[in-house]
Amino acid sequence: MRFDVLTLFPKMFEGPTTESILKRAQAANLIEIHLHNIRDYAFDKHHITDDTPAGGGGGMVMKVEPIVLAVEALNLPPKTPVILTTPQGRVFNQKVARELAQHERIAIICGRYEGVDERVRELVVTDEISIGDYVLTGGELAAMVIIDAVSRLVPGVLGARWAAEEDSHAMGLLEYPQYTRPAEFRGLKIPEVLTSGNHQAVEVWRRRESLRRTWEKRPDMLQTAQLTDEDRAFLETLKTKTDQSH
Ligand code: 6GU
Repeated sequence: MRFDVLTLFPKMFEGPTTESILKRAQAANLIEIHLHNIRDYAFDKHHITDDTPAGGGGGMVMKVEPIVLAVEALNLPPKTPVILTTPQGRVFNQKVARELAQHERIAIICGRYEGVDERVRELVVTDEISIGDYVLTGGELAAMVIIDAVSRLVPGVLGARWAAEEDSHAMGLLEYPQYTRPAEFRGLKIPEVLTSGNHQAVEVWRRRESLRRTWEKRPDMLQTAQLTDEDRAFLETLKTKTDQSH
C-alpha cells in the first residue's frame, strides 16, 4: 500500500509515521509513505502557495496551481483515490478505512487555512474526508489518522497474532476489558475467569463484557452490530437488571 501525501508541512508527519507500527510496516515494505511539499510546485519567485480570497473577506485560500501540478507530478494510475482532507468531507470511520485499504495506492491533499481553491476539487480531487465534527488547524492530522487506520488493515502490518478485523469497532462492538500482571494491585484483582485456563469461559466472558460496555457507552452501535440470539438474550438481562434498580 502506497500513500502519497501533499502538504505544506511535511515535518508534521515525523513521529506518527516514523515510530512504532508504521515504522516497522515501512521497514518491511508493507506500506510506503511519500511526502510531497506543495511549496516545491509553486514556481514563482517566492513559492507562494496561498492568496487572499476572491470576493474579499478574511483569511487565506490555498492556490490551485501548485496543488494541481503536485498531483500531476505523481503520475497516478487511473482510479487512484485523491482525497482532500477537509471538515466538509464525508466522516471517516472503520468502514471508510476498510474501503480505502482495498486500494494499492492513495493520494491525500492536506487542506489548510480557510480553504482550498474550488478548482482543485474540480480538477484532481475524487473524495473529501473529515475525521469528525470539530475543526482542526489543518488537514495534516486528519491525513495521519487516515494513514494509521488504513495501514493497520494491510495484511501483515499488525502481525499474525492480531487480526485487525477481530477487534472492537470492526465487529461493531467496543473491546472487552484487558488485564495483565500483577494478579492484584491495590486490592483490585484480575477477574478469576481470565486466570482459570477455561478458554471457552473466557470467550463467553469477553463477549458479554463487550456487549455490556457497548450497551453502557455506545448504545447506538448496537443498532448495527452483528448479534447472535445469545447476545440479544444477554442484553435483555442487562436491561432487566437496570430496570429493577430504578
Ligand atoms: Cl480533514 N480538516 C480540518 N481542518 N479539520 C477537520 C478535519 C479535517 N476533520 C475534522 N476536522
